[in-house]
Parts: sequence; C-alpha cells; structure tokens
Amino acid sequence: MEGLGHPATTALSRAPMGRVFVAGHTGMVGAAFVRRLAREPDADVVVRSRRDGLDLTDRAAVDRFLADVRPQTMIVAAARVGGIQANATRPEEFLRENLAIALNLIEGARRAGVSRLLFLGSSCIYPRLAPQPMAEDSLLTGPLEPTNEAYAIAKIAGLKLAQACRRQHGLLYHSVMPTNLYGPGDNYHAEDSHVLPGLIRRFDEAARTGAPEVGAWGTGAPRREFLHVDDLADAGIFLLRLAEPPDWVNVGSGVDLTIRELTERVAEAVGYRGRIVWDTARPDGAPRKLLDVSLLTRLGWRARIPLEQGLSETVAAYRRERAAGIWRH
Ligand code: GFB
Repeated sequence: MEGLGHPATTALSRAPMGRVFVAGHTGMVGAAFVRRLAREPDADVVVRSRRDGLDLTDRAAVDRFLADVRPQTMIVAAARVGGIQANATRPEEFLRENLAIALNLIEGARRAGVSRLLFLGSSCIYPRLAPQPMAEDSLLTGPLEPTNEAYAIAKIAGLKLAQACRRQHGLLYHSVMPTNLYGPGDNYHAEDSHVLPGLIRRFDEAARTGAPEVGAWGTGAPRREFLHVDDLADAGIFLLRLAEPPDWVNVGSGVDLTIRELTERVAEAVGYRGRIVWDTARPDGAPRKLLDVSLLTRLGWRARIPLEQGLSETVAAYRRERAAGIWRH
C-alpha cells in the first residue's frame, strides 16, 4: 500500500517466535495476547508486572529487565488507557505515560536485540473527520479529535518510532491499530472506563436494583465499531507470522452502530427494562470511527466474534469478575 513504506505480502516468516515478552499483560489486551500465545508452540511467553518491580515508564528498569530476559519478540500492549472522560480530563498523564512506555520499550527492544516487535495503537490516531471508513493512509491528513488528542499523539509517536526502526535499522517492528475494544478483564470504573464496560456496569446495577431509569452519556448519535479483544490478539499473532507485514494495519470488525443502539443492546443483554436518559452535558467525542479493514482482509484475516455473542459473553465474564471480587474499577 502506498505511503505505508513496505508492501504487504502474505508470505510467512520462518523465524520462530522464541521468547515473547508481552508488555502490559495485566490489562485486557495484554491478557488476551497471553491467552492466544498459549496456542503457539514456538512461543515462550515472559511477563513481568509492576508489582514484581518493572515500571515501564522507568527507562533504566526496562533496560535491566530486557538485558536479563533477552526476548526475541515483543508485544507492546501496555498503555495508560481510558474512555472519553479520562482522556479529556487527564491529557498530561495520557501523553507523558504513553510516550514514555512507547519510547522505553521500542528503544529498549532495539538496543537489546529484539528482532520482532508489535506495537499496539488505536483508531483515534486518525483525524476526527477522516473519510469513513478510515484507511491507513488517512494518518496525519487532518486535526485529531480534541478529547483524545494527547493519547493519539503518543500512539502516533510509537507507530512512527517502530516504522523508523524498520526503515533505518532494518528491524521488523510494526503496529496494529485496533478499533474500540471490549472483552473479559476490562476496566469497569464508573467515570474512567470506555463506553461498553461503563454501560454494562450501570445497566446491570439498574437491572439488579429495579431502577426506573438509568443514564447514558452524550446524545447517543456517535457511531462506534467494536472488536472483541480475542479477535485483536488473533489478528496480532497473524501479523507477527507475516514476513513483510504493513508498517501499521487497521484491525476492526468492519461494522459500526450508534451509541443509542449499543445502549439498547446492553440493556437487553443485562435484562434492564427501564428508561434510558441521555446526559448531553457529557461529550460525544468523534462523530464516527469506523476502520477500513480491507488491507487486513486482503492479507487473509477477518474478525470472527459477532458483537451479539461477544457482548453476552462479556456480560457473563463481568458478573463472574464482580462476584469473585476481581473486578477492575
Ligand atoms: O468508549 P468511549 O469513552 O470512547 O465513548 P471514544 C464512546 C461514546 O460513548 C461517546 C458515549 O460518545 C460517549 O459519550 N457514552 C455513553 C459513554 N455512555 C457512556 C458511558 O457510560 N461511558 C463512556 N465512557 N462513554 C476513546 C478515546 O474515545 O476511545 C480513547 O478517548 C481510545 O483515546 C478509545 O481511543 C478507544 O470512542 O469516544
């Protein structure tokens, strides 16, 4: 594809995955990669949490860890993430932490001789009013959505650093840009979470207490695309197996819906039958974010988990996590 630097082909890499460091394994995305890698016989997965002394924003700590573990492959799934409210109100935290994580891990990987690296970005790297569906080459063609500009700039910097390592040093470092993700192990914080876990928590609570009405944010008019995190991990491993992957590639389900439609589906999934009240003092964010997934489709991968199935499984996982007290909030 023009503009992406490297022609994408479906030829497979012959290099074994070897020791794979999954950075961010305690988060929803990293955990999905660890689950998925269990099915790859040539992958020896290594993880290290902050509690075990690895702070990814600390460059020296990252360097020491990489020198000790010497991974062949790295998956950068670590990030400071959050929904529209967290992004809009804490831009310094989102920009600084995500820049530090991207720089420490990508630069650390290069110096430690990591031969293959997959960096995780986000669909918010594309301009707010990019033509829909958003293709990879719409990057840097217009202004970003203000509510998540800080996060997007850090993710663009990470993508560009990986691309520069490939261009200047011949390292196979590349990126994936997932659409809005959901699945087990999500963050259910009342204010900081993304829309799906936020609605699951509130609507489930309303269903349990028999509340006559429940709130949702914004106008309900924005359109979003959702991808189950297990589909993302599968796409990531697919790309890590390619000999010449694109520098960055979109991963989505190819289908979007309005936030209003989403709330109705969540209400149904949790069994809530009351009224939905829209809090229009809350921001809507980007009017639409649908990824053009034709590049990945041409390469031979497509999403398998439909929203209906993924949503009912996620509600079940949420209830299990909540009952077990391992609910992230
Ligand atoms: O998922 P979300 O926070 O993120 O919100 P973005 C999506 C839409 O859902 C917005 C509405 O229009 C919200 O106003 N919404 C309705 C809600 N009810 C709720 C609720 O209870 N909680 C939340 N959070 N939203 C984020 C970016 O943007 O998407 C990040 O800020 C990241 O950087 C992520 O890229 C994937 O899709 O607007």
